[in-house]
Amino acid sequence: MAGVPSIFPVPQHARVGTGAPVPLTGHVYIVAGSGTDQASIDAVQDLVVGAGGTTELVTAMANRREGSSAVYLGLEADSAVRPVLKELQLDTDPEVRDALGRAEGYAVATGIITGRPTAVLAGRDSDGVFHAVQTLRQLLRNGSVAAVRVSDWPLMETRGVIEGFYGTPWSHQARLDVIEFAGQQKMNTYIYSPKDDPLLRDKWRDLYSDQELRDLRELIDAASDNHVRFSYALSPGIDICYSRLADLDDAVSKLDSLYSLGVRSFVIPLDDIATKVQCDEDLQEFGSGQANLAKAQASFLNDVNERFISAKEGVLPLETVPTFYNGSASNAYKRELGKALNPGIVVQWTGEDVVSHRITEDSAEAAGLTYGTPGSPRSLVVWDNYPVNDFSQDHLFLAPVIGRDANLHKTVRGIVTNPMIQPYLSLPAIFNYADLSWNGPAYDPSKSMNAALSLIAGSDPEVQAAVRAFVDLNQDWQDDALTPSAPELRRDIDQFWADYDAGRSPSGGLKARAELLQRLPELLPRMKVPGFAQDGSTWIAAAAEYGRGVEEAVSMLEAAKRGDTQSAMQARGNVQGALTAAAAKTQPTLELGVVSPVLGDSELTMFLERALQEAPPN
Ligand code: LTM
Repeated sequence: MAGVPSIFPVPQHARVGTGAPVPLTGHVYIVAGSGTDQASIDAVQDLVVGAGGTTELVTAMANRREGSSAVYLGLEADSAVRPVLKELQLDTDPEVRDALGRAEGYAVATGIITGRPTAVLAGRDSDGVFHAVQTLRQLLRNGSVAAVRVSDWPLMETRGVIEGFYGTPWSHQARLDVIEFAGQQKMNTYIYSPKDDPLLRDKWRDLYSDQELRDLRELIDAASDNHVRFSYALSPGIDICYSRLADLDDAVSKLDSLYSLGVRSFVIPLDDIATKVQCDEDLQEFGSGQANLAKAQASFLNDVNERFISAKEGVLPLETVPTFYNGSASNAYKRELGKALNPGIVVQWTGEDVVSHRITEDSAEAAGLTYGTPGSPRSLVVWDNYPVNDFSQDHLFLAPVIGRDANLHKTVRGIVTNPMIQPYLSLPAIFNYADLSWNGPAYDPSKSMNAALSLIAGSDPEVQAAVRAFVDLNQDWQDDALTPSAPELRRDIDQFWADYDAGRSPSGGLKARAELLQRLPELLPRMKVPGFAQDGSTWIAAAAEYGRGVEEAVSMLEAAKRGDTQSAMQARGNVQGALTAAAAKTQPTLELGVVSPVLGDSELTMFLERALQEAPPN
């Protein structure tokens, strides 16, 4: 799409528009339709101010001063917006009509109206208007909106993040930041489900204190401002007695306390619990065995659905995570759940495995049937266990999201990513999932990751290079062939040894990388998102030590080659010191004490060990 700035998630349609770019650097009228929400208006005002302009909010454009620009925003049906769509002939553009006919769809277009540079942001609904503003943000070049015509809508209904890992739950601030980031990337869901929050699992019956309710309300409001739905996940499976009325009452009361705060989306996850019923009443009512567990769970979930979800105004369909939540093949549990669970209840599913390397359309289609019935396949949301690192807390997973079928939207309702314990380090993957779930066929892992890193790093080229070097070191996901560990570093290491073995002087790539690694602790805190460096500080510190070690190792090998034993010995000591210092970096965890960070597949350690062997002490 030449002439159109890159937009992520990639829109369904984007082309060069009519007229010239629309300057936002001077006086800008913001013409907001009556139904436009404040968050969208505020976001446009911020963009104008950020571009150096001043804003004036109006409801119509008659007799306004010349020389200014106008930005119209609102629902496509609004009387402020509709005439502009007509004027710019958007109302007859099939792509625009298509976009404005779909949930969350929007159009952004530019043109000249009565001599005035004008941009229009029209949404099918208020989510669409908000998404249009997020696109506008990416269309700004030197203070002007590029001349474009974008018609866009999401292919998946549910796109978001599930805070669903074991380990220290995210901080309140991190949640606020992730929710804002998710909204800017046009995601619409944040599921509150940290495994180690006692009030969600171990103490699921307890109600929240006033302070906890205040914090929750802040999150819920922030989500709503960012057009993200806050979905509350109560996990009673630890000790629930499915047939006990008191447990149903407790669950409903807890959900109701969240409803009162504004929550309209609920999940009852039943993963990672006993695979049989746990109380005598259930044994008597349902019997033992996995099929009967499904019967007991379905009965409980159907009751919650009837008593709470359907009875309350405006609540979205209930979602659950079955106890057997992966695989598409049928078994007694899934068969029974498929039959007994109310067909309106959505199932979250992790793919063929708990951590699935590939998720295909065929497998999702089969799973839909397995958790449903032949005539009525279950609606599925993929709970995607990437980049979660609770099972490998010494690693960071910064590779792009790979292996998810482009057309998964045809078989599932949505995807939510289960992130790492480190919220800000999870942002690149969250960005990828936003792209994948909005427009899977256009998702290009490396382009999406590149855009994510540029956004998070900010504009300083040195900082960008540092971020990319650090990300390169942390790609090693489950030995997956599509996420090769530290590909750039490996290339430099391979080149170094090829030169060394051939007796050539080294080409310098590895040395330059080693220098950059040593500067990571200084460069990464300068990122636009400083939380990234804070979250990764232990890995960054270790990388810097390894960088020092590599530089010393190269000096050691050079000294040994020219017969300078004393220098070689001194460098050797420094290499060993760097190895020791890197290994001494520790990261606290909730359940495992401290762990030592592992970078990729330990390529740097292996390089240093080989170097030490090549130049033994004499
Ligand atoms: O995946 C699910 C449904 N449940 C748990 C998650 O809470 C956990 O984060 C991941 C990764 O360890 N595995 C699970 O089984």
